[in-house]
Amino acid sequence: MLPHAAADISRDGKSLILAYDHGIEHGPVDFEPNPDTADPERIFELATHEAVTSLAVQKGLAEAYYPDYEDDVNLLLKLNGTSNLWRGEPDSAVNCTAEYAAELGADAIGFTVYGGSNHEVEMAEEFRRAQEGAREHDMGVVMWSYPRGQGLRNDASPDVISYGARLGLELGADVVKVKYPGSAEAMGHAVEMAGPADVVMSGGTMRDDKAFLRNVSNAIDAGATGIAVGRNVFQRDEPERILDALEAVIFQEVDPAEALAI
Ligand code: FBP
Repeated sequence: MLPHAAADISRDGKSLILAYDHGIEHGPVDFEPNPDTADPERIFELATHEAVTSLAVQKGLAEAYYPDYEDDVNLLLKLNGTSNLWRGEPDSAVNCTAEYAAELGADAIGFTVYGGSNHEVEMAEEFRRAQEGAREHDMGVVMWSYPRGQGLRNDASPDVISYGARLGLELGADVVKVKYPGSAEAMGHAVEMAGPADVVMSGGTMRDDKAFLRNVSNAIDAGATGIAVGRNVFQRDEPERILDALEAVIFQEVDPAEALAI
């Protein structure tokens, strides 16, 4: 077996990706619950928390802030992304090359693929260039595999999420980031379909700490290797507190109720 290409962004085979590409994907509205988090410096600081195995950002934030954090934070550079102002069929502009990501010091690249979109064919071709570029520079490859678009009535159904996990494996991702399909059983199927690729659960917004940690714990029990999380951390009043609990649930497999009491 080859050494795991995403080893640099994991710890003991597990990962907690702190996602902070919301400024482009959703816009300033995502910072409203916790206005300090509009300042990228706050999030780069947060990413130095021991629980965080990498920070996913776009090129502009990496250029401006990463030089001060390269010793303490693993960089997962997101190569594509599109604003919420775009109203077309799901698509994502390629904003950065794998080569430039390597120059910026990235440990891994991140790339969104919307399987099922009218733009799936072009996105898969763009992913190919990014994935092969990452291989040349020994960077891990994380796919945000979010099937959605014209042909999909229910993009959150377990079958669709398993298909998304498989798409990641087939196209050469080391880590596939999928939405939580609603149960441990469905997550287990997605993990199985991803074969040797790691599967991480994508976040969302859940205000109830215990319910959120329960989903994370179920995903880990089902074989997921971790989580990619943004709003469920930085929109909370005490982001460090939920990171402490996530660290216990993901890396020590502590029960959620106990993890909250730590
Ligand atoms: P959250 O944990 O905040 O849901 O972030 C995960 C993520 O994949 C981000 O990286 C991305 O900005 C966002 O979700 C995209 O969400 P969607 O496309 O579902 O609106």
